[in-house]
Parts: sequence; C-alpha cells; structure tokens
Amino acid sequence: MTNNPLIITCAITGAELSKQDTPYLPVTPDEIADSACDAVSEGAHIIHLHVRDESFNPTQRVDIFEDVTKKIREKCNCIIQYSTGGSVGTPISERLAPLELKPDMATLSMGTMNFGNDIFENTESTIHAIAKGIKKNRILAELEIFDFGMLDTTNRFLKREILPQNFHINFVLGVQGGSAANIQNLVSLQDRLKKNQTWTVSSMGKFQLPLTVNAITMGGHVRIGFEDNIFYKKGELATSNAQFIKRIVRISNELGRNIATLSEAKNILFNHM
Ligand code: KMH
Ligand code: ZN
Repeated sequence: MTNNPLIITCAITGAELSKQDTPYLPVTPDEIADSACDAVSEGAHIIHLHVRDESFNPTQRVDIFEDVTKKIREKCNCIIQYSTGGSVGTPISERLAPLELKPDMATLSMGTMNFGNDIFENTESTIHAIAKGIKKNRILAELEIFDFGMLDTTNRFLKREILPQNFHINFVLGVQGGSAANIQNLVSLQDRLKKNQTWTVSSMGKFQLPLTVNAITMGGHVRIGFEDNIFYKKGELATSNAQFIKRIVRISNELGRNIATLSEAKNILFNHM
C-alpha cells in the first residue's frame, strides 16, 4: 500500500440533478455551504463547486459563487475548486466568469464529448481560453479527462505550453459518451501519466464506490458526492454528501491508506506552483 496520504474531493451538487432526483440535493447557497462543511468535517479536502440560481437552475453567476464561497470560508477550512464546465450549453464567457474570484482550484475539461443526449462542448479554443483564465488568476487546474483522447489532447497542449506547468488530473469515468467506469480503463489511463503526476477518479452512479476503492489501492485520490452518484447503495438514496465521505474514510483506513491532513493535501497538490 502506498504511503501517499489520500485526498478526498467532494462534488457537492453538480449541474445535472434536481430535488426531483433526490430531496437531499443541496441547492441553495446555505444548503451547499452546509453540505460542503459537513463533508469537510468527515474528512473531505477539496470542495468541487457548482452553484444554482434562485430557481435552483445551474448558473455560473459570479455573485452566487462569491456568496457560497464566503459561507464556506466562514464555516470551514478546505480547498475550493470551481467548475468551469458549468452545465452543457453554458456559454464560454459565463463559464470563465467565476475565475475572477481566484478560487484555489478550477476545472478544465480537455475535450468535446457526447454527454448523455447532449454535447459538452470544449473546443480547442475553449480549452485555450479556460487555461488562460486559470493561469492569469494563478489557480491550480484540475484537468477533467473523460476519455483516452483527452489525455492525448493534454499532451499536445502541454507541448504548445498552453496548459499550466502544474495540475491535478481527474479521470471522470462512466459518463455516457466518455470512457466506461471500469478497472481496465482506470489502470490504462493512470499508466499513461508521468510518475509524479497526482490524479483522482470520479465515477458515475454504482461505479463510484468500486472505482474509488481501486484508486485508493493504486495510490490515486478520490472524488465522491452527489454530482456523480445519489445512491448510498442499491435502491437507497444517500442522505448527505458527508455520508459518502464517512464511508470512504472508513474504507481507506481499513485498507491501511492514511487520510491526508489539509496541509498535507495542499503540499501534495500545490508544491510545484
Ligand atoms: N456539468 C458537466 C457538463 C466540471 O465541473 O468542470 C461538466 C462538469 C465538469 O461538471
Ligand atoms: Zn462538476
């Protein structure tokens, strides 16, 4: 077992679900901040943040990101990561807007893909624009890798010096249109990374638990939470994000992999910046 302590990301709300899918989904600024800090108190380090407007629709509005960030900062200590993906169809200008608030981290999706029946558009110029915004605001990027081709795009963009020098990688597996959430894909993807590259895995629905457990044994990090999965087990809705965190902390400890302290997590992620 690796002696690299585990970093846990909690994806609180996402952009695709509503209270109709699960009544436990946090959607107001207070609900999102409370859910984030409950997850942090169970062991989460990074909060992957999407926000909702007054009608609970996904939005990239700067004032709402600012409000939720303030509420989280008042209640707990963690690394805050903004989504620049937004929801499918969000214009690039809106996706970029919250970067002006200089969060600790922000996502950068590395290619266009089918996303269920929609198209999640990340043309080369979109990737370029988001990378520029991330570099300008000195934010740590997390590259969202939904399929194998996106790693090739990453390498091509690295050669052109478009991406920041230091970044975290998130393998997002099991989205309809991306690579499937299975262990073969996870092993092959991580095998292509440079030796010291930090990586995490997010996987959808029922694949969340098995793939995160595998990532723990492989020395990777994990992302869990309602954005990717609303069921605690088959047929049983999770009642909070914290419930997922509590379980993964327990499993990781059982497997002999320590949970990082917040300062260890920051050292691991930011030490090259
Ligand atoms: N909501 C998805 C279309 C990200 O946060 O950067 C994109 C997404 C990725 O969630
Ligand atoms: Zn997201």
